[in-house]
Parts: sequence; structure tokens; C-alpha cells
Amino acid sequence: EEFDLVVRGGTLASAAEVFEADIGIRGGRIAALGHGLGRGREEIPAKGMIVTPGGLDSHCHLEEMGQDGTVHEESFASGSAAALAGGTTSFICFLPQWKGHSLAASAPGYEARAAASRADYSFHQIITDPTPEVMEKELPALVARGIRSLKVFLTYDPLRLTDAQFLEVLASARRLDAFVTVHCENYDAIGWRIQALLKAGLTDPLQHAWSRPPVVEREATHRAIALAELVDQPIQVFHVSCEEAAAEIARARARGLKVWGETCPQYFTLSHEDLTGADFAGAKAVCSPALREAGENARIWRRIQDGTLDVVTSDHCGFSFATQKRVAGGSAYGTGAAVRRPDGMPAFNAIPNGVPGIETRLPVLFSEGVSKGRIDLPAFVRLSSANAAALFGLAGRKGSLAPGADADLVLWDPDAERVIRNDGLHHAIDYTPWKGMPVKGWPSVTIRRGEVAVREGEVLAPPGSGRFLPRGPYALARGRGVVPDGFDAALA
Ligand code: DUC
Ligand code: ZN
Ligand code: ZN
Ligand code: ZN
Repeated sequence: EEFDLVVRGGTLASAAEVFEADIGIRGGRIAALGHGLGRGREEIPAKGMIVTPGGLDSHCHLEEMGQDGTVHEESFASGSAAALAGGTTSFICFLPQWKGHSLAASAPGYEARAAASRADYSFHQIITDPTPEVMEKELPALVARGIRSLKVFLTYDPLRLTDAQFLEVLASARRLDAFVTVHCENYDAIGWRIQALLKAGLTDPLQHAWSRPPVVEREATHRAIALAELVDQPIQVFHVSCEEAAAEIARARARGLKVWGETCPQYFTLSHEDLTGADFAGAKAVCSPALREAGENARIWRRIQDGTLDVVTSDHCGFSFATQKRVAGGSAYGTGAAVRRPDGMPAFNAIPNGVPGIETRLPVLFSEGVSKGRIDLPAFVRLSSANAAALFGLAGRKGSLAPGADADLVLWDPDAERVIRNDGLHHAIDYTPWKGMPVKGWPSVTIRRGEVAVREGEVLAPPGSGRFLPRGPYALARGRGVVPDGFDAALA
């Protein structure tokens, strides 16, 4: 029987090994791997190319609507075009919850808008207000529809949970077989430091980093792990930016806890220097956790290499420089009053937090990681798709080259050299923090479920061609069954 598509003669990289084979695709899935496979109705020669599974970006913000009515400028159509062009074939973004509101009322029309995606997609449900109504009625229905992961914030005024509320979320997740992800920073410490800095007249973008130094992240990471241990519930710590927080995760893992750590390209390539510059340019690199001193990049690489940080996502959270980064209070992702400076620019605390990186995530990881010899190709695959697939209930379907997996593939030209420029990207944001960075290795063809979605930078997949990915129960999301002193009964 003829294949729909054969990718012929490439060097394949899976999460475990590198080997040469043809890939036969039928009905959107990988049907066969081998040498000299029969003909396909379509053939893509891949000699000299590296073929990896399509990327899974398990943390990105698209078209998110804040309680104040602000909507992220990055739409599902533009964000997913950028994702595909950068080799990412599926992503997990966020369903918001507004405090004081039901889940249903918090994201009007959001799931319908997501249907415009060109890449496959799922959601993490953000919980900001874990009332019994939400946790016992709405959440079970959501999980039953395959939305099986939660995100909580331990900081940001409109989003943060108290420790008591976080415990409620962990206990609900345990009952529902859902997975919990956590933004770890100490809310009160940040608020105190912001007030002190503003009072001293220190308002520049660089002071964003001073307002939330590593200890603020380390403390919250330690606390989140301790509370998760108390409930016997696995967690993933989002966007780890520094060795101090990574060390807490490493210690938890050494103790056998089910704790995982994610990081993002901004934390192994950018630093305080990017928070400075003429014309308020430092605002472009304001994200949370904040960028660290330059020496921190190498420490994050070491934690990637030793497996403590085993997922690299974009945390794409795009705010254009002209319209949002230079405007105070345009987002839930800022802290405290929308203070304006005499020059009209917002004080550091009122700059919306986030950097756009959904398209550059994999080229930057490939270039800085594989091309520079810091990681091998299987590690690249684990970091870019396979580990996230395992953590979020998509194992076997995404991040895999095995027969039966979705035929999501990226053909990399390992020798392609380019310098990142914003006008070469497909996102809707007016800048990239990686402008001017030389990279070696770029996706030349992206295949999503057996269809050529991008060829040499041209996005062919139309809006609406992505599919929602419902996620069923899986063992990795379950606790170890180790609750001391019989408290287990109280958690049931
Ligand atoms: N950090 C960001 O930089 N943006 C969005 C949310 C977050 O936690
Ligand atoms: Zn062959
Ligand atoms: Zn976060
Ligand atoms: Zn985020």
C-alpha cells in the first residue's frame, strides 16, 4: 500500500537515539520507519537533513484576556504560524480564571477562538480563585473534556494564590488526576522591594530584576515543593531562571519527589545587560522571573545538562514595544500601581512582563545547544517535545518518531546560518529580544500530522487546521502514594 508521504533518507533524532531511515506516513501518522520504504504519493528528500519530532511548547500565552479587558496581541492565527515556522507543531496555552468569577465566565469565547490555530493545541487551566464551586463542579467537567493540567501563580496581584489556596488546588488535582504547574516567586517580598525601589526613585527596566532577585524565586520554589510533598502531588516548576531555584528541584528529585523543572531560552541566553539600553529598550526583556546576571546562563545550561531542567518552553507572552511595553498597566502581568515617570514611560513595575519567543525557541535551543556542542540531538528532542509530552499526557502521540505517533516532523538544515531579525519572524509582536543573534541550524520544513505546514519560511497551514488535543489520565501525574500518618484518608 502506498504511503501518503515519505520523508526519505534523513538522519532521524528521537528522544533516545540518532539513526538513518525513511519515514512512511499514512492518515497523518507515522506508519513505518526503515530503509528503502515503498513509494509515497508525495516524497520529501531529506538527505543531509536532521529530522526531529515537531516541537511541543507546553507554556505559551496567546490571546489571553485579562480581567481588565486587555487581550494579548498575539492571536491564535499569528502565534501558531510563528510556532510552525520555528518547528513547533503543538502547544499548550492558558485558560484564564478571573478572581471572583467562575471558569466559564472568565474566558468568554476563548476555546472557540483557539480553534483558529494552525498548530495542535491544548490548555492549562489557570486557577486564581479555588472556590468549592469551581474545584468541585467546574473543574471535574473540564478534566473530563481532556483539559488535565492547572497553572497557579504564587505572585501577581490579580493571579496569586495564598499557600492555603495552593494546598486546595493541589488536593483537588490529586482527586481529579490532574497535573499542577507553578509560577514560583514570593509575592510579599516582591511587593516590598518594589515599594522600596520606587520610593528611592529607582524606576528603570533594570530595577525590575532588582525587585525580584533569585532568593525570591528560590524561596517560593522551596515552598511550592514542600506544599506539594505534603499533598503527595507531582508538580512542574515553571520557568526556572537561576541555579538557586534549580538546586531546590535537584534536591527534591534526589529525595524521590515527583518534581520537574522547566526553563526558557531567555534564561540561558539573556541577562541584566538586555534590561538596559537607550530609549527604554530594556523594557523589551522584562519578564518574570527576571533575567539574571550573565554568569547565570552557564549555570542554567549545567542544570539542563544534568537533567534537573528537562523541558524548554518559550513562555511566549508577547507585548509590542511601541504599543504595550512603553505603556503603564497594560496587563495582568505587572505588579502594583501603574506608575508613570516624568519621561512618560512606565516605572519598571508597570511594564507588562513577558517576551515573545514561540518561533525562536527551537532555533535558539538547536544553535546554542546542539550546534555549540552543549547537548546532543536526543537531548534536544527530550527538551523540545518528548519530556513535555510525557509530563502532560501526550506521550506516544507527540514528541515521538515511533509508528503510531502523529506525523509531526521538522527537517533541520544543520548548516543553515542566519542572524535573527524581527522582520523574518511570523509573530505579531514588533520586536524580538534575540535580534542580531547568529544561529546555526534552522527548520526548513515543518510537517504537522502528515501535511507540509511550512516550507522554507512560507506558512502553508491555514488557520483552523490545528486540532484540540484532549488528554486522558496517565500515571506520571499521580502521586507516589506516600502520605505519612494515614492522612491519605483525609485527602480522598
Ligand atoms: N511571566 C512572564 O514573563 N509573562 C507571563 C507570565 C509570567 O509568569
Ligand atoms: Zn535508507
Ligand atoms: Zn509564570
Ligand atoms: Zn507564562
